[in-house]
Amino acid sequence: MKKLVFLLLIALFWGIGQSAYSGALSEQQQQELIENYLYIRGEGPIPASLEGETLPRCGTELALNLMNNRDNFTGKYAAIAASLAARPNLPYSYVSPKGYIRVHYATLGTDAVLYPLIDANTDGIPDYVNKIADIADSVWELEVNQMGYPAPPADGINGGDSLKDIYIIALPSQYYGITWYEAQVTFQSYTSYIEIDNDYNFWPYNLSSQMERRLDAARVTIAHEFFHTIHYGMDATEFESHAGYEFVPWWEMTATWMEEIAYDNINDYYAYLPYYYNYPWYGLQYATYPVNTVHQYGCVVFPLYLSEKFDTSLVRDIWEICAERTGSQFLQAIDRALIEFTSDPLKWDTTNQYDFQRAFNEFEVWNLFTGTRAARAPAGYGFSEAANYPMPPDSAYLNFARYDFYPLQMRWPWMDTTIDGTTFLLGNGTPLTYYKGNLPQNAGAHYLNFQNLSLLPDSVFNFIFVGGVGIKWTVTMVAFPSNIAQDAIILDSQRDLSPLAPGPPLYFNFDPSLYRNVVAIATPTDTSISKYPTGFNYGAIFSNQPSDSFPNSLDFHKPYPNPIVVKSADDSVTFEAQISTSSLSGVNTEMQVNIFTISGEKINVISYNGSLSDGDKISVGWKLDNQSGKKVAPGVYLAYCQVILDNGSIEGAEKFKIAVIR
Ligand SMILES: [Ca+2]
Ligand SMILES: [Ca+2]
Ligand SMILES: [Ca+2]
Ligand SMILES: [Ca+2]
Repeated sequence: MKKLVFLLLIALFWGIGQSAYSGALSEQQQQELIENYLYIRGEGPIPASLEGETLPRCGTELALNLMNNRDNFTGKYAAIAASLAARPNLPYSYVSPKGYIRVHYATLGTDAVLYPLIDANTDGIPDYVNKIADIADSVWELEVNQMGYPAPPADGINGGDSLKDIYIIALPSQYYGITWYEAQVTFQSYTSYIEIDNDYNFWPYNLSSQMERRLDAARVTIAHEFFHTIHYGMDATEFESHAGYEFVPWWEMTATWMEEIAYDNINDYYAYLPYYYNYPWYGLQYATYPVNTVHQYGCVVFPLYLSEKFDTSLVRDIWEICAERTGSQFLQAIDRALIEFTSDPLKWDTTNQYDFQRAFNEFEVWNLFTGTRAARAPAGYGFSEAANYPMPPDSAYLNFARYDFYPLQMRWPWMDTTIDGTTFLLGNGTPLTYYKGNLPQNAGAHYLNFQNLSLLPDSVFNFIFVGGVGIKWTVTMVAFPSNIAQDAIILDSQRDLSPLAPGPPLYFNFDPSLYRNVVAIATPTDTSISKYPTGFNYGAIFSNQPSDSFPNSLDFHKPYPNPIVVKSADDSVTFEAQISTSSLSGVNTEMQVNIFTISGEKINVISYNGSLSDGDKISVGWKLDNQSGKKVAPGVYLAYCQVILDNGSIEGAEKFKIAVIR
């Protein structure tokens, strides 16, 4: 008994990992945390900091932040914070049939359980409470007895006895549940209790008034929150501190994963997936202000990849490694667990070893094959339920539809003076395009989609990728054949293993005429938390000869005017090339310009034929029309210019993008 009092005193005065921050919360931070808390409790409006992120979820990360900071609140916030340590006060409780859990509940008032008067088995307990207790028993049996996680530490006499406590209360915010830590057991192990909603009267569960349907929400909630009580028992310090807040992405992605392991048919997690697939450049450890972003629930697909590709036990292996040390190291733990698992001949073909870098890139390849694309996944790729998952939207890709040399650079931190997509000319005249947006974070992805490949038959595609300093890159090229009945093909996968300096470039060559489009999936990975790549470069070249083999006998000038603002029917864009060596003097040549729409449809061909001398310019004008003379609509067009000699050989080629404004 004395020991218990001592433990509770520690819990009252020290938050978990208290030394991780200074204790000074800004007024705005205090307000945000308290406003979020009041909102969950139904005592306040939705706070501005949660706008756009209104999806119901778990409140455990918020509770952790409130508890860890509760001695740091000042003024009007201090009194609210002081009440946080108190468990709910409910009139009744019921011990689950298998004796694992005590369920606390009310039958009257705002916290009253759903259908409090239904008691078909006439044991004096609302059947809703009977069912919650049965669910809690089966979740304990699954997570502890079957899956081998350690039972959460007993909580002394809190809640009446040492049983794990679940409180059924009204969470009008539509949050599913919250796990609150309580007393310290060892340095990184804490007791905890669970609060869950009393009726799940929100979409989609409220489409039915059936108790069983509402209980589906309770099933995933208890599977999820009970896993958090295990997390608090194993390593309550497995969080990342950032800007005064604590983030628990690994807790949330694995607790959401546990919902699927425990209740495969409910699929509540589908609602979170757009928050992952819409933002592939966000890292697994992505943490942003305020707390509790939905993205970390969407990251459920990563542990799902681990359990479907390797084994369900791999997630427990990772948690056990996390628990070996205080502080956050889940990325290192994933790396080590993968290496150990795939080095064990009893578990895996050890000639096919994985680490975090390799597995993460493969995971992002799996993510390409969701929704209607799931049917085209190559053998061995893709989630079992991928057809139900959303597809990354077009905005998640960098899309390329022109056939050109594309040296690109992305970098971190951004240069404030750079506008996204700005193209510069380097000293040698080579254009360099800066992309500011969507730079993948560590353990994020960058999808580069090369489209309309069939436009240039018989050509060679060269894609060159140079990684940045300080992080390893993996690039996989996936090709989609033009015949949509055919599965996609993994063309190539290459890894840059040099984290301290840019490694050698990764080269990819293939014949683009075979495919409708090719996607490069580039992933930076490092096992330290919150690491950003410092920048990377890549280039793509389409040519019908090996790269860089065009002689320097021709200079293509930039077409002009471009963009062209149309004022009269006679306006045209001029394409010009200049002969710069005497070797072409007197040779009959043709300059040909092929005009394509941005979607790849060829609409016109214009040309000039003539005999040239050294220093001559050749030019052709495009009157902004199609082959039948009809003026084109305003928009962007692609011009593929070639100079062809009498003998049919191509002396030079260049591609330009023309903007027509009317
Ligand atoms: Ca009953
Ligand atoms: Ca208890
Ligand atoms: Ca499922
Ligand atoms: Ca840890």
